[in-house]
Amino acid sequence: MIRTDPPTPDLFLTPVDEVFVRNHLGPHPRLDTATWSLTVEGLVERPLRLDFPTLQSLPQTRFTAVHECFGNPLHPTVPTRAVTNVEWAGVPLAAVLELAGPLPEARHVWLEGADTGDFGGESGTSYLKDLPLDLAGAEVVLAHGMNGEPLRPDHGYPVRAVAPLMFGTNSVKWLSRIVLAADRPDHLFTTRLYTRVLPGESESRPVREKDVSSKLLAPGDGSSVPAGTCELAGYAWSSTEVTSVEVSVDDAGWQPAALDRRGPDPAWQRFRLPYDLAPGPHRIRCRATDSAGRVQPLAGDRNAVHEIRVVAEASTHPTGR
Ligand SMILES: Nc1nc2c(c(=O)[nH]1)N[C@H]1C(S)=C(S)[C@@H](COP(=O)(O)O)O[C@H]1N2
Ligand SMILES: [Mo]
Repeated sequence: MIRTDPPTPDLFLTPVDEVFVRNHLGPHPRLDTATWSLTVEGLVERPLRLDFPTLQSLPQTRFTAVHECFGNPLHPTVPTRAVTNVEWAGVPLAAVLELAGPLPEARHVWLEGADTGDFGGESGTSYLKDLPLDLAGAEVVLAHGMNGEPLRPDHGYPVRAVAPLMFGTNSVKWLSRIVLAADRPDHLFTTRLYTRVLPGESESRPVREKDVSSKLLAPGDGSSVPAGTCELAGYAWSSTEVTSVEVSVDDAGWQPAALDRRGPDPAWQRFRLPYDLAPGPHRIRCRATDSAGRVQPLAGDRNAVHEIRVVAEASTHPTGR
């Protein structure tokens, strides 16, 4: 049977039903907008406890961003390719920081979720992440909406942090506490896991900005398509704009694909290449380069080039398709 529909939706915005769920510490905590509150404490002039209506009264923002899981922090070089593109709605963290008034000695923002549980051999741990204050103030949004609807319980309802240029691990769900501090917190999810040594570097650094990456979504991996002209397409993304995507079919060389520009939002970028597929099985790969000059490696790291297999079937009707 010829199947042309990809198993993964090939849409610009990923439907909420298709967005992956990653919980390290077990089931989601039961929170709601009536009882939720967020404390802001530590090195601030005015410690705060914000409720949901107060958060809603602050300036609102809305933007589209790639939402990507780094992968299992116990196996940091294994590609998992859990990636989506969603529209977030929420309040810039900067607005909340302004209310609290960070003291001059504050350098780091700690973000803690309401979930607790066991992970990586530790029990009763919370989900805690941290970011430099400058970076968090410029980038982080306290989101309450995804794709035009309130966040669903699995995705952090009622409020989560979103760090749009960073891996999903930094986007703390069920956000309940913000601490301003002079130092980074020593914690399972900050200094012990989610750190890595980048190629060409010797010091380990926290997992933050997204890698350059791309994924072929059409045709679907493992599908059959009619032989002849076929559009090979997918999305590419990085913490900066992607400047080129190349596609390779079987052992033919890398060919440049047409690539959409990135707009003002850090959304993913569509690439496409019409290709004449001869009857038979094919291996198709894609490789992105970003404006920082980073290129996806062929193998060996979590963002290694993506590869799909398809079978092009000769038409059984000689008069055409
Ligand atoms: N409180 C809390 N926040 C969390 C996590 C978690 O386990 N607990 N998982 C992180 C990871 S690793 C990812 S990839 C994203 C996943 O967000 P999603 O489940 O909404 O897709 O949430 C991040 N924020
Ligand atoms: Mo993740």
